[in-house]
Formats: sequence, structure tokens, C-alpha cells
Amino acid sequence: MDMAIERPRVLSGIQPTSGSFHLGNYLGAVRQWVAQQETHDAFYMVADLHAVTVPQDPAEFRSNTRLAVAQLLAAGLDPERCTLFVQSHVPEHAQLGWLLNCLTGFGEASRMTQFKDKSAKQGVERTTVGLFTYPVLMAADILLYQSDQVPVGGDQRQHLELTRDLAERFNSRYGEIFTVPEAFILKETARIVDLQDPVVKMSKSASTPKGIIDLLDEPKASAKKIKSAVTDTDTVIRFDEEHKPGVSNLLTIYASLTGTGIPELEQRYEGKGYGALKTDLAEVVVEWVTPFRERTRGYLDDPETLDSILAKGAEKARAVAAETLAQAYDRMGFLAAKH
Ligand code: AQP
Repeated sequence: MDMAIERPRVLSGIQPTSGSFHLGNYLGAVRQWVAQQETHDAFYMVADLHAVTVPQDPAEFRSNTRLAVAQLLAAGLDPERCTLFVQSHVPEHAQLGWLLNCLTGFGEASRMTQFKDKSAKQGVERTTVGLFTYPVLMAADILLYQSDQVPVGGDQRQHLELTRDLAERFNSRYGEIFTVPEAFILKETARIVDLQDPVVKMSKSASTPKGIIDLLDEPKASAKKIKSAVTDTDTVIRFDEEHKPGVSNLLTIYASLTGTGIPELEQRYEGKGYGALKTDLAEVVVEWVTPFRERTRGYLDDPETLDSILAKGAEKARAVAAETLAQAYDRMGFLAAKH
């Protein structure tokens, strides 16, 4: 019996919007992906169609897409255990995205807070319609694979709600074809915050260089950033996100990279200052990123293997996506093309 059939399906993605993932991407999302390939029928993609909602330099974009794949493999994704692909290699994403655009209310899309924040920062004239409909494309990504769960960071909760609404709307209008997915958000790492401004999330586009730990940075530079992370004027090492967001963030990172519980860390650092915690955490981060960078470089140095992994991934993904799209076309009443 094929065990994969019994497993719940997951789909998730990461954008190639930067040359390196940051610690928030890894702890909030990718680490769960690695774990879930053992227990789920897992589909993971590099979301390149999403990345072009903001301008991308073509050469850099292509290179960042390869880098993203190499980092996912270095983080532990195994193409034998999951389906790893690049979103634009599966044209059904854009096709289902269009159908769902036509099912989404303008007001409904206008309520997405991530769009409101990003467009406020960029200004309306520089904001693309693609960025506006990004959550609808994300719904298409998830629904194409009939995903039961979507492992994401907490910032994606509202987009998941929209996905569920669109699935239910389609199902009630045209008949049940879509699985209504659940968000899978790990509470502890849902939001890794900026090291310099610990009330906002660590973000590729919004963090200052000192506030973000890029996984492919020089390890020494990352250690320095941890050591100069903003904490507070108190000296007590205690997990309290509301009153001590900087220290709590450091404890979260420490706990998740080492598997040590936060209460145990609080005990270990009782009576010691922030300096001790930061020095040790800097070491933990260096020990984690050093082999990660080496593994990433190894995958980048072997472009043929990388291409062949992606070709196989796209083929497996298309087999599922094409079937769902055909059903959606049929239910909506599109005239079938005869070949
Ligand atoms: N700070 C974070 N804490 C926890 N999870 C996070 N994620 C992102 N930032 C944090 C999760 O990482 C996954 C991939 O993210 P993405 O590539 O879709 O981009 P994003 O969410 O928009 O992340 P950024 O860094 O803020 O990118 P830009 O600046 O390009 O928009 C997602 O599951 C996300 O939840």
C-alpha cells in the first residue's frame, strides 16, 4: 500500500526576493517543512511568480531562485521525500489564479493588511496590481494541490483565511472540488522579530542590515549582530514578549536552534547578564549557519543535479495541479478544448 495516499497533504512556498533566507524564514517556516516531509505528502515551491509583484533585476532574480532551491536542500528538504519545484514551472498556478481572481471581491482583497502595509510604504503609484492580487495567487497555489495544511509564519494567517473563503465559495457555487485547508502555525516561532527593532518582524524587505540574520552571511557578521541586538534596560533574562520583546526573541532563537526549553534557558542564565546570553547564542548561530552555508554552496556548484531535481519536481507537481485545474474549468463551464 502506498503510505503517501494516507498522509495529509501540505503545500508551502518561499519567495526568491533576496540572495539569502533569514532566520525568521527558517524558524517560522522552512524548519517545519523539513519535519513535515516525514509525516505528510509535502509540496514545497520557490514562489517566483509572487516575487515579481515587486520589481526584480532579471539576472539577480534568476540567481536568487537557484539560491533559494539550494538553501531549501541545504536546510534538509529531500526530493525523495517531498515534491520541490519552482512555481513558474507549473503554469496551472497562474491559470487557477485567474479563475479565483474572478471569484474574489475587490473589497475583500482590499482588506489584506500585508498589502495595505506594503503599498503604504511603496506609495500607490509604485504598487502593482500583482501585489494586490498576490493573496489570490497564494490561494490558487494551495488549492491546486488539495492541501490539508499550510505550514507558514503567523504573518500569513489572514491570507489563509482568504484561501479558505475562496475554496468554500467555489465549492458552494460549482460543487465540491477543493479541500478547505488549515493553517499550521507553530506558536513559538510564528514571529521572529527584528534584532534592532524587536516589535516588527524580521523581514527581507523591511529590516535594516543590523536587524536581520541572513543565513548566508559571513558567520562572524551574524555573531556581531546577535551581540549588538537591542534588549532593554533591565538585566533579568526572562521570556516576556510584551515587556521584553528583544530578550524573548533571543530566547526563542536559542531554544529553537538547540532544542532546549525556554524555562531551562531562563534557569541557566539566572543571575548572568545579557552579555552571556548573547555570546552563547552568537556561538550557537555560527555553529548552525557554517555547515548550512557549505551545503548551500555544494548544491550551487552542481547545477545539473539542481536542474534535474527541479524538472522531476515540476513533473510531479503538474500531475496534481493539471487535474485540479481541469476540474475547476469544467465546473465553471469552460468549453473543453478538443485535441
Ligand atoms: N520574521 C518571521 N518570523 C517567522 N516567520 C516568518 N516568515 C517570514 N518572516 C518571518 C515566514 O517565511 C515564509 C516565507 O516567507 P516569504 O518568502 O513568503 O516572504 P515574507 O513572508 O514576505 O517574508 P519577508 O522576509 O518579510 O519577505 P519580503 O520582505 O520579501 O516580503 C513564510 O511562511 C513566512 O510566514
